[in-house]
Amino acid sequence: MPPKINIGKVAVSVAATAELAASNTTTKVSPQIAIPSLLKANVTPSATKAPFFPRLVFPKYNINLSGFQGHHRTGLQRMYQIGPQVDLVFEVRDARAPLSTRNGLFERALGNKEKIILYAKNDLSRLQTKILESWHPEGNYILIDCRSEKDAHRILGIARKKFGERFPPPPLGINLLITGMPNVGKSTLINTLRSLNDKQSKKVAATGGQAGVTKAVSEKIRLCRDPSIYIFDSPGIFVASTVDQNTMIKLAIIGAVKNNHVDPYIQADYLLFCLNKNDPTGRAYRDILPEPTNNVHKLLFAIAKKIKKVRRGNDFDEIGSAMWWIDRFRQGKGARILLDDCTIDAYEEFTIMEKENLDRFKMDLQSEIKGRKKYFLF
Ligand SMILES: Nc1nc2c(ncn2[C@@H]2O[C@H](COP(=O)(O)OP(=O)(O)OP(=O)(O)O)[C@@H](O)[C@H]2O)c(=O)[nH]1
Ligand SMILES: [Mg+2]
Repeated sequence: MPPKINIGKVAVSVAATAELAASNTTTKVSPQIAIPSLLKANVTPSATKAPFFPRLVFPKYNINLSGFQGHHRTGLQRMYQIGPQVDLVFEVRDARAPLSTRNGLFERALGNKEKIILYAKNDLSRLQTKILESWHPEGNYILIDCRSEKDAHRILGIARKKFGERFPPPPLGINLLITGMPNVGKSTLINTLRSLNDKQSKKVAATGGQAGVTKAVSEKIRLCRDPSIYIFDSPGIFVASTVDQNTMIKLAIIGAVKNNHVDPYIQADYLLFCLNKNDPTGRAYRDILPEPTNNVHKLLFAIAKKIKKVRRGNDFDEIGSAMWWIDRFRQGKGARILLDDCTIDAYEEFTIMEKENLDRFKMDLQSEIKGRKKYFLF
């Protein structure tokens, strides 16, 4: 009997090591892949089909970790100004990257104001409520689809409850603020919330598939007359700098940062890396390739063939294929995905790294807004 090792559902073999090595040769920068010690074991290929083993470590690249811009700083200053008059904050994160789309800068601007965390784009993610329960034992979160009226009703219900807790009832109503990283679905949610009480309502907040559609904190938007509930839209605010390279790549994949920050080839490879980790059967891209692969070049070539973009001599536009592949997931046409490692340990580790990162970022909002026009809500 030839020796064979099983890790979970995956059988490890020499063939898998070969595929892993092959994938390394396609990277543009010298990769630092650590071959797991198990792969070094004395194992032979299975007699039938070569089993597949997904990569466990992504190569290192020289990527700029900063995407913080002037309008992000202005947005934070505005939030700091209106903060005292806001009754409840809804912080939107992307359920496909629930850790990477956290942003500690909101606490800088809004202090410890009561907040509910909305994990949006639930329809595109594999994130499970069970893990959120362990991250937020106090229960201040909801997993939502920003376009869903049912989810918008739940959110409005929380706002109504908040109004009901105030005694005497605030004569001018209550104010909600929606915050979050770029492109997580803030404006889409506001439009859905507004349509609940006014089916004819026009889209009040501009939305779009790329980062930076909303550029400034909005005027007050009325969500409901009885009781009076208002909301402010805000621009997506990027972190001062991401905690590591992979976080920046994830944010590029979900469109929280413009594509020119991270080479689409690297984004495509990271997406493949995550899909294989999520499900090593390759089901998520079986319509492109019949077998799972760690080799992004092979995948991109198969895509070029599928979309009929292969030129003479098997030449093809790698970046075009990469963009096609990323867009497919952005638009929810591929499998549901989870880019972050979602465990309790990962949550705690991320919190520590995020704090270290934030401590290095000096920003005194109090003195930055000194001398500026007061920002009144009423
Ligand atoms: N599938 C899916 N798509 C969504 C959801 N929410 C928003 N989108 C899409 O995501 C894209 C970004 O949505 P926006 O509402 O503009 O995001 P934003 O957070 O306001 O973006 P900025 O203003 O740029 O910070 C749009 O193409 C929306 O249609 C969701 O829950 N599910
Ligand atoms: Mg917006």
